[in-house]
Amino acid sequence: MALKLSDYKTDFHNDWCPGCGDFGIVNAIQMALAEMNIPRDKAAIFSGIGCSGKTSHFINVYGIHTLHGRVLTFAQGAKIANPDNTIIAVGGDGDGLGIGVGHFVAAGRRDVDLTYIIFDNGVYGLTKGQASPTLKLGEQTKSLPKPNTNYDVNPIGLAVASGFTFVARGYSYDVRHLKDLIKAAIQHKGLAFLDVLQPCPTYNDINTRDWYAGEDLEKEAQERHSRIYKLEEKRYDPVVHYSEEAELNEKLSQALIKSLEWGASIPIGIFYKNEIISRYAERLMDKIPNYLENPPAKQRISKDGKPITNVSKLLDSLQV
Ligand SMILES: Cc1ncc(C[n+]2csc(CCOP(=O)(O)OP(=O)(O)O)c2C)c(N)n1
Ligand code: SF4
Ligand SMILES: [Mg+2]
Repeated sequence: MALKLSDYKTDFHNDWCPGCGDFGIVNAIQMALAEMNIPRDKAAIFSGIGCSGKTSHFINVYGIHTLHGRVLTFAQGAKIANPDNTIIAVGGDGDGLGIGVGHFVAAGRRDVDLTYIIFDNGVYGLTKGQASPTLKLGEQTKSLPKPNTNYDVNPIGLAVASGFTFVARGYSYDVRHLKDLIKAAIQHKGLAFLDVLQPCPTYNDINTRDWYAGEDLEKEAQERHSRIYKLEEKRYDPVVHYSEEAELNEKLSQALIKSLEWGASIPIGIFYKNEIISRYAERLMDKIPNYLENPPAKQRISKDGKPITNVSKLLDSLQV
């Protein structure tokens, strides 16, 4: 039976501030799940800690609210245990690029087939607006006593450098475009990263909705009603088409250079997509040939009331 958008909504109380960009991201995830008709018992949303972390309560699939900075560890474990499920991990820019940045890089190297969405608002929203890793040097959002003394992390560049095989950016107020990006990320057979620009009207008074609309700019951006433009409308080709070093290097460098564009023009869309490298599940099957037929989640864990699991054997076979 086809599922409707309303099937993916919950009646859990939502205390996000009015106008928060998080609402658009939740809508886009729900729309993507509904359009793909993904059964609710075959999908799970894992979230970190922060305003963004509450997302797992608002989407009517399995929801697991995890620990600050650790969302990717839970999400990868769930996918490896049961590769049949659709796994989406979500969290804030502080969660994923501050305390969780080690897991971000490690996840890129594994390339497990799941989608990771960062709600990128430049601040630690839940803890009242401290500077997050994506706030630019010298910017002073309203909770900061002094301008930011650190350079920012470039989430797109870091994802490309870490080995993510699908890297994209969306905007939380362009919900339909974001929904299409989320669908493409879910369909991608590998680790997909989505950096979503998400205005926080309560604590980030610099990167506001009006700022993204280019209201402070002269002519050109005002004419297109946005700083934001879509890569796909500029004939940008993010796809690695064939497995040769020169092609790979060209697509990686193109994405890295594009990721540096910020200010009067901000690109959104897919920066990089590589579907021709070996998959994590295939690499696992070199060690456990029947992994896909008999993944951990489908194995019996007890017989006649007694546990029959042998974790040491599993770890030995993985050589970890
Ligand atoms: C281990 C640990 N350290 C610190 C905190 C406090 N803390 C909660 S949320 C948060 C940051 C949230 O910022 P971000 O990840 O950007 O999410 P947002 O609220 O902006 O969506 C911090 C530091 C915590 N919960 N756990
Ligand atoms: S503090 Fe910012 S990110 Fe958090 S709910 Fe309010 S507007 Fe959204
Ligand atoms: Mg944040």
